[in-house]
Amino acid sequence: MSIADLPDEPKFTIKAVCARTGIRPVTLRAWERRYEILTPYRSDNRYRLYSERDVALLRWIKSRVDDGISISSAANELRSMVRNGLLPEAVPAAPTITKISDIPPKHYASQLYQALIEHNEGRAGEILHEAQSAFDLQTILTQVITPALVEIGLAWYHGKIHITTEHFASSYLRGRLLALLQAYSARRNAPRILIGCAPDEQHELGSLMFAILLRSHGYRVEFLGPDIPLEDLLDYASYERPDMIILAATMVESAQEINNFNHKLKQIHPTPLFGYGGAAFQSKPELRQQISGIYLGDSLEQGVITVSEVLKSNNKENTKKLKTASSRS
Ligand code: B12
Repeated sequence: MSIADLPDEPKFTIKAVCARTGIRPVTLRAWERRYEILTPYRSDNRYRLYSERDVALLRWIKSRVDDGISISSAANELRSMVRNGLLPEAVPAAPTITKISDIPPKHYASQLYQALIEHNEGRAGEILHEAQSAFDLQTILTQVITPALVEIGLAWYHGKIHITTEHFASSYLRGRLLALLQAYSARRNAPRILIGCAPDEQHELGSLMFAILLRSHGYRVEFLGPDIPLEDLLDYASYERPDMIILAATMVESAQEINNFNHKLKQIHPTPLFGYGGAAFQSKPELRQQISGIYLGDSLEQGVITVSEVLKSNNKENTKKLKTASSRS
């Protein structure tokens, strides 16, 4: 959802805004004073009051600052967007903020499922927006959107809903997830990661969610979508030189297609790391023995941890090699 679509009525106190954004009150006041990013409404008793749009703008600014961009550049970026009549996409709450909802995520998941099977886009948007104000990104992806999709899969499998309804729901969520991916900018000098699906694999939403999470952690992620031809990917990687390539598979047949990819990557120097994951490797764990590369884990959370660890140790190894080479010459 674009920040421009959010209500602009003043209603939150500074305390509520800080709980929703993870920004400290002293920082928020300093940003307002020095960079004039917002002019909150003043109530009769002179208290600052902020709207939902203000909260979303502050979250966006914070996500830019967390990405390593200076507050003055982020404020300039925002000002030029406002001048051009554009506002960025809303990003969810930071994972560190205090819990602000007593309603559990599964409640939103079942409401989302209900709205989607009724083909009610407006309601689905409202539910996602409410969830976005109450939970961090990881919770929204794994405890709201994923269970709704699983429920849709079951309903389709048991013949309770049309294939048309399942297609509507996954297309709608794909659109929302792509908008979220684009809302997170990537650090220029961060490790570069390419993510897509194994050949013939159409289930792209898990890898799309993984791409969003990695971007929210500051990686430079390119999302390549479903059914990637491996020879073409190899060619692309040979001149784009990513630090890591990740392929996901839900269907066992697609998972088997990638068993030799890691060996082929050795033609590229420096060789990108190769990671893989997805439901196929959970339903058939023995596949992991057949595939050379790094199994990233059963969950998106575990995947992010593994990526961070392997990239760090790869970086250390490369620095060591460079030092040895320069001491020899
Ligand atoms: C939407 C959907 C589709 C859409 C996909 C659209 C899209 N743009 O992605 C379409 C219509 C294309 C589709 C097609 C098919 N589908 Co389908 N589909 C689904 C559905 C409903 C949701 C899938 C989804 O996105 N889930 C949400 C993701 C996030 O969940 P997840 O994949 O389990 O991922 C979790 C973990 O695995 C992990 N993870 C996932 N990816 C990654 C990646 C990394 C790197 C890491 C670390 C972790 C990780 O984290 C996630 C969160 O916990 C599922 C139902 C279900 N139970 O999932 C069926 C389902 C997956 N489909 C199924 C089937 C059978 C098919 C078809 C064969 C149907 C047909 N006869 O044509 C085709 C196959 C197409 C192909 N060759 O790929 C079966 C699969 C059974 C199986 N394992 O063999 C399911 C389970 C439905 C069912 N109950 O039977 N499908």
